[in-house]
Amino acid sequence: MPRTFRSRARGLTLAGVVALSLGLIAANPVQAVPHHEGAGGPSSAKALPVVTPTPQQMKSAGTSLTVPDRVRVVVGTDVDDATLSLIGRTLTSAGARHVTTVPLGDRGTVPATHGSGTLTVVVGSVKDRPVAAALRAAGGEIPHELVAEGYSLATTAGTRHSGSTAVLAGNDGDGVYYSAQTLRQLVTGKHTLASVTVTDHPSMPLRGSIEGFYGAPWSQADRLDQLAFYGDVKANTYIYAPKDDTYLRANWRDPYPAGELADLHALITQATSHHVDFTYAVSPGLSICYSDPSDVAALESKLGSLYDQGARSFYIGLDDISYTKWNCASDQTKYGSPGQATAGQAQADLLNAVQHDFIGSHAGNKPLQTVPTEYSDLADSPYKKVLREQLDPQVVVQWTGTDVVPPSISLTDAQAASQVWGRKVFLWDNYPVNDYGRTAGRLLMAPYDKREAGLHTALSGIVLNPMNQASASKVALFGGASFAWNDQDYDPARTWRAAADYLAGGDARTAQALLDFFDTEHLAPTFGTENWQPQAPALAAQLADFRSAWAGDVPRVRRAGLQKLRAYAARLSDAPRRIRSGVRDQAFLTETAPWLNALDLWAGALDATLDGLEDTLHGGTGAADYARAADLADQAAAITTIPGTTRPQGPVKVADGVLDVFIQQAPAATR
Ligand code: GDL
Repeated sequence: MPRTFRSRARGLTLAGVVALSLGLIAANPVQAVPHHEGAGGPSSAKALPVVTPTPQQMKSAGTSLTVPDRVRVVVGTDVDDATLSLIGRTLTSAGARHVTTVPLGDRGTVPATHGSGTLTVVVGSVKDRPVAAALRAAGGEIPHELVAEGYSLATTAGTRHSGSTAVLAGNDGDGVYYSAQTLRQLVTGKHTLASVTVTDHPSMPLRGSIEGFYGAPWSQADRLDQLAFYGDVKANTYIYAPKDDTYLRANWRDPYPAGELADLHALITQATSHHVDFTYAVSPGLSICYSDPSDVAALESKLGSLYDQGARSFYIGLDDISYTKWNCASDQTKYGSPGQATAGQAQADLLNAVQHDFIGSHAGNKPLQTVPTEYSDLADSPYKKVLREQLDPQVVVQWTGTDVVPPSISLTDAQAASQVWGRKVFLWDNYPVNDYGRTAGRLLMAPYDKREAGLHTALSGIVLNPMNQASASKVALFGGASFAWNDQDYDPARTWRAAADYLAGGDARTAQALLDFFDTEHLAPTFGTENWQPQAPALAAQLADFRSAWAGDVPRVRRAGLQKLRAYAARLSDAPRRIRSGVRDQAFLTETAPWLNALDLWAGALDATLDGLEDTLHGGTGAADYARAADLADQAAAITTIPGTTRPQGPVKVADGVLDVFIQQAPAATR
């Protein structure tokens, strides 16, 4: 009954149904791969799969489900094309060859399950009574409070007489989509789905990224890819704010040419289909005349041009501007001499006007968001006082922490920020952004870390400001989205491994190679002299072990130390090759090419150094090997960032301060 079906599954076309039933969706395979606690370990029926972000509640429901050749999907309300297609891809990746979709029965009932050996997936709103009943029957729970974007999922393995069921029940359409994202991660092998009961919802309403860096903006392809990725990690926010889009900042009054507008339209469509809000930011502060009604109108008209393309979330960026000067004489007349309090007043007036006259008057708009000019401290000031007291409470305010790039973010800090701003603050997290001096030549690939559990009580959300390298930023973004979803159960190392697994498409050896590579790009600087993440901690630990084995001057112990370090060196030298052949994300490979090439050479230099050390154990000087090592290190140090792709540019850094030091010191240590 296609008509009933169409009305229930919003916008699903008959072609879509046919494609699902023919299993054609398999042409675009989903990344559903074995994810088990203790990656690579043997799977048992009761091992909980790794689901990222970690669900608020997940427990094993016993024996795994078998995915047969034919699977039936019963579709209720709030199920969109993206969700249905994801379920189809998940099931085909788990070995199903025919996935047929049927609507809830005429009287809103779940059609009777087939017999033994079958699998029925029921998906829809938890407000659909039959979906709720199926959920309960499968051992799931209806949440007391239907938190936005939440969902419940339950499975029952079949018996000799009855088939298996999986029930996916969303609190709303986003929740239904996220239930399918969880199902994707329950595939534990060909024809196997982990059996679990999940009740889940996000801890923070806003999760994702702000493209807010200086230097080369992301490409259209980067952004389209990112938006799909955000759906996979249950992130719902992308703030479009590249500093180098001139229509957004330097020439904010100019309308976008048709081509640029068409690209933005494509991004909005892509965002919507992955349950992401495309938030359009405009940064007028370099030239706006706050008191000039025609400037306010120009700003609203710019936002309106994006509203017409489908955007429903808007942002005014007031960062990195001066408030010690006005841009026009009439601001002096209206507000008085420039300064903190008068700047606060002018900005409050502007933001309130936009919230009122534009946001409030256009259907479907989310509350206005902003980053103020003082965004990186906790000290109260005349500027903050005016905004705290006068800014419409609906306006969402961003804050970067106790500094532009803080060493950590504690709950106490965030509570103080929410006091100072008179509302929960929205964290603009300057990680893994690499547009400032101390990040020259660096990728920032450490786990997302040093954000305190419980932050959801003081933050309305978190967006990360990423690197110019979009795909390489996925490692940190994966962590940030996971933390914002469930900060209480966030585990940095586990999420880091899950991110590597995601990039590796589930191949354990590629994932390990990625982690070894990330370790060599682990350093995260602050704006000061302090680093908030150390460089290459795993490699440094290996080298420290080696140094202590060598220090004793006992040949047997030295040999054992050498052997152990050789094993790690072999992993490092193998990593670039494995990554190049195992990672499907071509953009990741292109972006990281200089660092992977440099790692090839640095690993060669380490190897040569170990040859030299070994030579000394046999009475030699190691000199020829050390010279080879020095030559390879020189070649590695000469590799630079790809011109035009990043700011600032320079020689790429690989395990700097750790590996280079070891290679330099080795000859002296054995003299
Ligand atoms: C900043 C800028 C940001 C930049 C970052 C790191 C904010 C609010 N603004 O101060 O655009 O990428 O530093 O250099 O953080």
